[in-house]
This record gives sequence, C-alpha cells and structure tokens, in this order.
Amino acid sequence: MKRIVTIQDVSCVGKCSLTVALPIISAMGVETAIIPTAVLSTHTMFNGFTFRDLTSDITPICEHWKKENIQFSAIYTGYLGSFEQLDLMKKLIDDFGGKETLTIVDPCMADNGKLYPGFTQEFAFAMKDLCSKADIIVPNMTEASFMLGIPYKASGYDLSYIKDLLRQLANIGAKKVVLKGIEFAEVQPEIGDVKGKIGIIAYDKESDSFSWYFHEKMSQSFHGTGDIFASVFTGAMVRGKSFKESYSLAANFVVESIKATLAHDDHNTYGVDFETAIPYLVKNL
Ligand code: PXL
Repeated sequence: MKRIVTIQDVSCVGKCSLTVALPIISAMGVETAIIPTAVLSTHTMFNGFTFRDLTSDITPICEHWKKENIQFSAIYTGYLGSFEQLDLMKKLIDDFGGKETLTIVDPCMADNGKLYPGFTQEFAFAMKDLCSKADIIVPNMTEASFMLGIPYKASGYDLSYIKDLLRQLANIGAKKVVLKGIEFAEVQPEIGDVKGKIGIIAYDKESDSFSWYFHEKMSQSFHGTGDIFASVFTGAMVRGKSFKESYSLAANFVVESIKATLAHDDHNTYGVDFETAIPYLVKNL
C-alpha cells in the first residue's frame, strides 16, 4: 500500500486541512500519515478561534520516523503557520524526499486577492522558498501573485499572461506547476471557448508544455476547496494517474462537492459536503 505524509493543521470545525486530507486520501486507497502542525477550534475564517501550536513536536516526530526508517511515496504540505514551520518542512523534504518520493507543496495562504489572516508578504516570499524544494506546486492565482511579488489581477488577463506566470512559477524550482482559479474574460483561441468558465492551466518544465482543464463556475465559493483539490491531486498522482488526469479529477471532485453542498437548504460557507461526493471520487479513480 502506498503511503503519503501530509503536514498541516487540525481545524476541529470548518472542514479544511487535515480533516479533509485524511478522509479523502484514505478513501483513495492510500495510507495517510500526518503531522499536525497546530490545533485550532475552527479555521481562521471564524472569529475567536483557539490555537495551540505544535511546532515543537515536528522534529521529535521526524527523528523517530528516521530511526524506524519510515518512507513515503509522497510528501504533501498544506497550511503552515510560521516561518519556523516552513524551515522545518525544508528539513523534512531533505530527510524524507528523494527520487522515489513525490513532493507536493500547496502554498496555502491566500485567496481572492487577499492573504489569510496572520500572513504577510514576507511570509509569501518564505513560502516561495519552500516551493523551490517541491516537485509540484499547486498555487491559486492569488498565491502565485504574492509569491512572485506582483499585483493580483482578478480579470483582464490573457493566455500569454498566464503562460508567463507559469514560467516564472516554474523558475522557483518545481518541475510542474498547477495554477488554479483562472478565468478569462475573452475567448483564448489556443485553448478554445473558456469564457464564463473557471479552470486550471498547468506547466511541465521538462517538456516545456502547457495543459489545461476548464469547467463550469459555481455560483458560490467555499472555504477548504483548495485543500480538497490538493488532497485529491496528491492521492491521484500516487495512485498512478497522469498529471492531467490528477488535476482534472481534483477539479471535478471539488465541483461535485460544491454541488452536493448547494443541494442542502441550510448550507454554510465554512466547508463543503465532500463526503457525499466520495463515491464519485472512488468511481473515477
Ligand atoms: O483551507 C485553508 C486553511 C487551512 N487551515 C486553516 C485555515 C485555512 C483557511 O483559512 O484558516 C487554519
């Protein structure tokens, strides 16, 4: 059985980070080892959340694993709360990464043009440094802009702007980049009629090639969907799906989860009903 390790917080309520990574990657038939980086009563979109930092547990956990010769098919890092945790992830990648281990960094720290509470531009540059050690990074448009230190464009860009962004992101160091949340205001002849849709354009540095997947745009956005995306993407890559199959399945699963959520009259925005969509995921794996 393949085993991955994912490193992110436990938000006890508000489905995101480990409370989505664990059930989703497990449902994909992949053993999911974890390092919880902090325990919060809820994710940071609530007011008044509690926060217990677990940074000091990370090194002892890794040291024990090294003694036990524990190995992973993939390392997947998500939400990280401090510069020290970013440094510890670099060490973890040095210790447990390698040819047989796929390293995926989700630079989870921003969306819709804004950094999440507590993050700064300086943190985004430090996250960029962690991204230099990844095989694959999966930023959204906001995270990409903060890491590159350029203004976030909500609209009005074209395919050549996105290709340039992707090349700059690949120059950070990863072999592959998956850029999420792209919306073109106009038809882009090279990739067809993507107007009114939302999607992904990915870049493979080794073959210098671009690929893409666009789908319908949902009427509402929800917290935690980036974590769901990264979890499915990681699980699919480890299960041997191709790069494009993996990010397309991840996008489709997010859409299915949002549809399931919107079907509830009393839905809220702090987490999606991914549980209802799990049979879809398993069937399409
Ligand atoms: O979904 C990203 C995420 C993860 N973890 C925590 C968060 C957020 C987004 O706000 O607050 C604690």
